[in-house]
Amino acid sequence: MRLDVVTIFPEYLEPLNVSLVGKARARGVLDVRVHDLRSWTHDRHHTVDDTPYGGGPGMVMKPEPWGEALDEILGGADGAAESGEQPVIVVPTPSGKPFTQELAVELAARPWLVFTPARYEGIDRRVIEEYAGRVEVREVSIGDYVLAGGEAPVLVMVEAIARLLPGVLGNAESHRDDSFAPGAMADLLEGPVYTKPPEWRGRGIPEVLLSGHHGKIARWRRDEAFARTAANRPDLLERCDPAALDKYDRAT
Ligand code: 6GU
Repeated sequence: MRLDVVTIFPEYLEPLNVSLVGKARARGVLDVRVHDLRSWTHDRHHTVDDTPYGGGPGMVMKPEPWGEALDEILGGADGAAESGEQPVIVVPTPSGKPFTQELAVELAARPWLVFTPARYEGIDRRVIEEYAGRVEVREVSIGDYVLAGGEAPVLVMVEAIARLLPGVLGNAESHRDDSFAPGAMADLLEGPVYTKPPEWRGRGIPEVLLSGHHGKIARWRRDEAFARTAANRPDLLERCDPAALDKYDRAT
């Protein structure tokens, strides 16, 4: 998978060299290219922002550098590029649609993502309109709070997407029971986990986990997941399919 990121803070994307994403890059699963938006400016001060039309606080990112950057990265007006693959432009913005596990799965199936994290009050709207007419453009928010820029959201989204790519996680089953993964535990958060030693500061391990009884362990894990979901995310239970619950869940 190819990932391009256009930003005025390339150093903010350094964490993409670390851990799971860094290893995926080193192994050639991910081709990550971070670009400095200012390299597509032509004035002495490398200006990327200006005051908003209509007044108001803050600054807006100018369309010209974004246009030149995206034209060059997409490699032509139709967006069919060197690879022949169709890119998706992902625009991080607090006004976007929610970034969910479902969207992560969808984007992980695409060969090429181009992220456009903005600073200030965002990018001149005409840039989004221009590219939406050429390629798929998704405006995406990572949650109901406001960040100073889209770079941290790009790190969040790339990590969520990269771990879904074949060969990135050590154990192919590791994301099967994830919170928010589709399947038997869909709509339930993950319950608690334990490892050695069997006693730590006077605290033991739930006895069922030492029983070797796989059926009882699965039952316990589901009950814990259900209880944690009811406590932390009652909204998930309210909107889940009743058929996804079992009789023990209902009794809780
Ligand atoms: Cl994608 N960008 C910014 N600046 N703030 C956010 C966000 C994105 N998602 C939630 N808050």
